[in-house]
Amino acid sequence: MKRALIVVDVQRDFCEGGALAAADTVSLLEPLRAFIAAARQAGVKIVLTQDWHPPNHRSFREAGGDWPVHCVAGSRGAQLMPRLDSDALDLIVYKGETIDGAGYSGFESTGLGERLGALGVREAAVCGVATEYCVRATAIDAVKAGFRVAVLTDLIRPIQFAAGESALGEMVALGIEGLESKVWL
Ligand code: VGL
Ligand code: ZN
Repeated sequence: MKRALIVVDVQRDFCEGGALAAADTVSLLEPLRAFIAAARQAGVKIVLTQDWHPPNHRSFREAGGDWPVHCVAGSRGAQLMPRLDSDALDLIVYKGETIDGAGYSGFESTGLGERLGALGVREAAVCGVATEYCVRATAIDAVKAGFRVAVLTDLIRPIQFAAGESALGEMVALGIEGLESKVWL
C-alpha cells in the first residue's frame, strides 16, 4: 500500500518573521527536512502544498476577510522555506488561487485526490502549518476522499495553541490518527 506525506504551506509568510506566522516554526524546519528525506528513502510520495493567492483575495482584511495579506502568488512570502523545494518532490499543489475560495484545504480545486490515487496512494500523513486551518482542512478532506489519514503531531504548528489543540481533538474524533512522525514512518 503506497503512502504519501503531505507537507502543508511551509512558506515564508507562515514561518517566523512572515506576514501570518505560525508559532514556533523555528523548531519545525530541521526536523521536517530530516523527516522528508527519511520518508522519501522509505518510498513515501512527497507532496507539498503552497497557499497561492491573487493580490486581492477575499480572505485579506482589505477585501473584508480575516487575514493580513499573505502568500500572494509569485511573491517572496509565498516561497517555500529554503531546502524544501527540491527536485525529489513528487507533487506540488497550489491552493487558494481563486479570488473567493477559502483555499484552506490542499484538496480544494487542486485535483490532489485524483493525483494521489493515480500514484497508487491509499494512506497519507499530514504535517505543516497552520494546525487549525490548512492542516486541519487538508486532513479532513483527505479522509473524505477515502484515504487513511494520520496527522504528525510533532511536525505541525498552530497560529494559536488553544485552537491548534482543539483542532487536533476534532481531527482525532473524525478518525484521523494523531501520531509522532517516527511512529508513522
Ligand atoms: C492558512 C490562513 C490563511 C494556513 C492559509 O496555511 O493555515 N491560514 N491561509
Ligand atoms: Zn491563505
